[in-house]
Amino acid sequence: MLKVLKQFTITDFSIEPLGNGLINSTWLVHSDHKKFVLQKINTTVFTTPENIAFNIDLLSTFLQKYHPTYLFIAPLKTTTGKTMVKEEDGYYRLFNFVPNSHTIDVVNTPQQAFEAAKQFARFSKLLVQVDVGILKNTLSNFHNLNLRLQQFKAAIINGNAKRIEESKELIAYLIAQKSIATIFENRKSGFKIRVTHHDTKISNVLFNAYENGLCIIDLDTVMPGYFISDVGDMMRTYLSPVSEEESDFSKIEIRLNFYNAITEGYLTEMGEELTAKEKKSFHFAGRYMIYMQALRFLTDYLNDDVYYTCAYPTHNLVRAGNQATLLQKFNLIK
Ligand code: GN1
Ligand code: MG
Repeated sequence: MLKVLKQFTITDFSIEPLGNGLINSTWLVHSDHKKFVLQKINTTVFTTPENIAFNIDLLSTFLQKYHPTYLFIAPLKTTTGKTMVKEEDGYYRLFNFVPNSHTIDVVNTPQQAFEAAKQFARFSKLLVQVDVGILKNTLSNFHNLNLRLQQFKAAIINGNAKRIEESKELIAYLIAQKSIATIFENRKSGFKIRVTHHDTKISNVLFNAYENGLCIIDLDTVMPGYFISDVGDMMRTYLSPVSEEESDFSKIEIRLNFYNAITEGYLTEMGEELTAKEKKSFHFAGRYMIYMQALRFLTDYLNDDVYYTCAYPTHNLVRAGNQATLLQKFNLIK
């Protein structure tokens, strides 16, 4: 880290871990009354980090030109003008810490859900003029549900036999929900491809002291995609008073006023951009993303936790059960 920070002319600093991302590693750096965020990209997951840098540079240039007041958190440049530093153990980036900002881990008020939805929608809206075809895929097939289903089916056959046996009921439930993938195939011709964030959980929004949304962060999966990825992941992560980490599933609930807040916040910015078919697919967006996350967690459990960071042996199983319960409850509201 010393070597990395030196390239940004930071030599005197203290450092502490930051956030709870499951993929990249993040630190808060204090130096001379200024704070920075240092991040190491997980290159097992993001195998082409230069694609991330390409997209962010392109969008940053576009926003500076057409929307100069928009708060876009682009990585800082090294003394030689690079936004990414390659070291033996991976790629690093440094960001300014946004003053007077904070993140939250659970959505406590409909206002927070509204603000977050508005922030993500605003981002897509300001970028509608960008030719999405020029952007790179930073993670190919990231939200491809058919592929996630195939990977799940492979894990049920080739995965850890003991874990497969232990997850029997959950596997059966998720297989029984597979028509969600077919519904998507039937609807997708009515969905437009736009600049999409793809990770709209609440901890990726910066708030000010008055709980107003300031900006969005974690831009590694910004790439062409469908609005259902962003709206769906908000449904997945803002509706329940407990997160995907909760092991007491009786605490999982769908808060309808939060559902309305997401819809209203998103439409405030994207209302004129969405097609009629897209506007009818808000509920479907939630089903799509909750289902996909349940599949991804259980697939990883069956494959012996090769992807998500785990703190205890059944962590991915608990997360998958949590998301399956959320899906069950979410299916009931329409
Ligand atoms: C991962 O690392 P983090 O927390 O930003 C994952 C998301 C999942 C999320 C579940 C690149 O995001 O897709 O929804 O965990 N990101 C990647 O918490 O796989
Ligand atoms: Mg992320």
